[in-house]
Amino acid sequence: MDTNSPRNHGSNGISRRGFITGTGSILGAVALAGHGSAAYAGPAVIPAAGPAIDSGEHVPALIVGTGYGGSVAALRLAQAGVDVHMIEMGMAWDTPGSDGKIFANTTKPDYRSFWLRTRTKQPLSNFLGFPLDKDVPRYTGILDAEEFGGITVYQGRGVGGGSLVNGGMAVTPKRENFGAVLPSVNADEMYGTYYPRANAGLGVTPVDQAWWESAPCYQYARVGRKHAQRSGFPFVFVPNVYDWDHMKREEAGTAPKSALAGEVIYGNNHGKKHMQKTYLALARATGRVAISPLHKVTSVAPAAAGGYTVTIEQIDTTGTTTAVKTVTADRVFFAAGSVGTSKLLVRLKATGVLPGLNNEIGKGWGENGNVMCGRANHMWDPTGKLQSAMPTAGIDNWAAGGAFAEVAPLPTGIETYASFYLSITRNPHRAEFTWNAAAGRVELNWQTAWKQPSIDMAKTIFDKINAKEGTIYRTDLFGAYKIWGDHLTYHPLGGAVLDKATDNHGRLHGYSGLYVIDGALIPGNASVNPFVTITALAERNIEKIIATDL
Ligand code: FAE
Repeated sequence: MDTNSPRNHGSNGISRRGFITGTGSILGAVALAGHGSAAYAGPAVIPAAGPAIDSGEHVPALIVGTGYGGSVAALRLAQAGVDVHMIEMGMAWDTPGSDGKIFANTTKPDYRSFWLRTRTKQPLSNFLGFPLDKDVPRYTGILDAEEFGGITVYQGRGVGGGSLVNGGMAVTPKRENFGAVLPSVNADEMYGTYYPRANAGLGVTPVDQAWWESAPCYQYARVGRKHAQRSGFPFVFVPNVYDWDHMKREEAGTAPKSALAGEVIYGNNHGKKHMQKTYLALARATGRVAISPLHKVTSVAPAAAGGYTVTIEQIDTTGTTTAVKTVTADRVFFAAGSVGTSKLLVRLKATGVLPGLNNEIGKGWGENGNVMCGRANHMWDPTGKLQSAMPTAGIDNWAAGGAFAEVAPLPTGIETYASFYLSITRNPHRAEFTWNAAAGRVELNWQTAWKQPSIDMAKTIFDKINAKEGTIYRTDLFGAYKIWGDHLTYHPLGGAVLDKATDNHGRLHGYSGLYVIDGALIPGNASVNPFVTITALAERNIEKIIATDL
């Protein structure tokens, strides 16, 4: 039985079972949340990262990157008594700018918004056909729009990785889809233990549906529901890591506005439980975890005396290298994100630094089938000028059409009469990272035309809704007369795939003591937004590694 079918919904068209959380995970999250949240009462902002790493230092465990995979590894290793140093190329994001805020607003990008660019590259590049991008000072800002031949890959930069910039949508895949997501992993263990553990650790909670039904900031989502259901599509709520009580206080005017001020892709100043407030706060509280921001790992080589020699460039906020440091580590965890980990491993293999890595390195990369679009609603169907930047729902046509569409906000502060969607689709294409020796860089062979299957799958939802509602696609959001945002992804996955480039727990083939523990392990598609799966897989793998390798 399809638990998300409209006939199973309550009088308001939604049922508790309508949440996409997977069997057991919502109960697990609720059951464990109390346990976990006591710890979250701790520091709202990570305690100072500790002294930066010094040349010549030796560390038992070095972690490259501070996103989901890296933060899980740091916490669990520290709890097991292992001293950890995390190396992060982005900033600490713990100091307010001259406006008193740590993060810039989505509608007013400034020097803090982009990673080492002199002009913004906003995912939504146009409005009413007019270009939105503008010049900004070059700075080690929070959002990297990394350009490869056929695709721009958006990634978070800073202590907390992608958790700093994402929409907080915390989705556990439907269990029936899990076999295609991670074929070599025991689903019973994931849904029984690791998804609940990840949801608890991340502070995932469902939105209060009674409040949602009348909150002005979710009018856009209610319009999305109405249109989905009138066309016969299951509309599903998804949990989030945002603090809903804070959002209610934002609405009441008793707390500073963040989600309701449209903050999201350049950071949330309040309310979102990014990794600095959850895993990293707990990791730092053990006293065993140090973090070096504005430090970039450039090489990991076997050391003559055992372990690994790690080369690290310290950079300033213009991206200029100010020092090159060499340290040694017994174990190195690659947690630089799908792109960061893949780029490092492909280069280190091709240049003979880690020649024993196998031929799966760099392969199996996908963009989670991401494609964006907007629909133009009738004037009598406004989506609201106040839109919470935290999405709460999606349209599930995965089984029938290969698309799960997030009902996304368009937080412009004005009435746009637009419905906006980020679709995750079952795009079959996979790309490969390779080393271009002449150019001295790693390249990705993704082709622009490979997005066509994603567009076709998204159209299974939106062509039908447009026909039913008598509406059309917006053509002004991604250029002048361009319907599809098919040039980008928010969800890079793969490049060092589990059970191929590594063993079934992330140990890199060819080198003992080298591990991959981030989104690079997932072979290109998670069927939903990926960070809960990345976190749960990291929880699974680090438990095994601690039990058997240390
Ligand atoms: P990630 O979080 O990317 O962390 C890697 C870290 O490594 C980064 O901090 C890098 O700066 C750092 N790094 C890279 N190279 C180096 C190096 N050489 N030396 C030192 N440090 C390095 O990896 N997912 C969801 O599930 N729900 C959402 O609502 C959602 N919304 C998103 C919105 C946006 C705008 C974006 C960009 C992403 C969104 N995502 C969402 C995706 C999610 O954030 C992403 O899958 C995870 O952050 C990936 O986690 P990893 O641990 O793999």
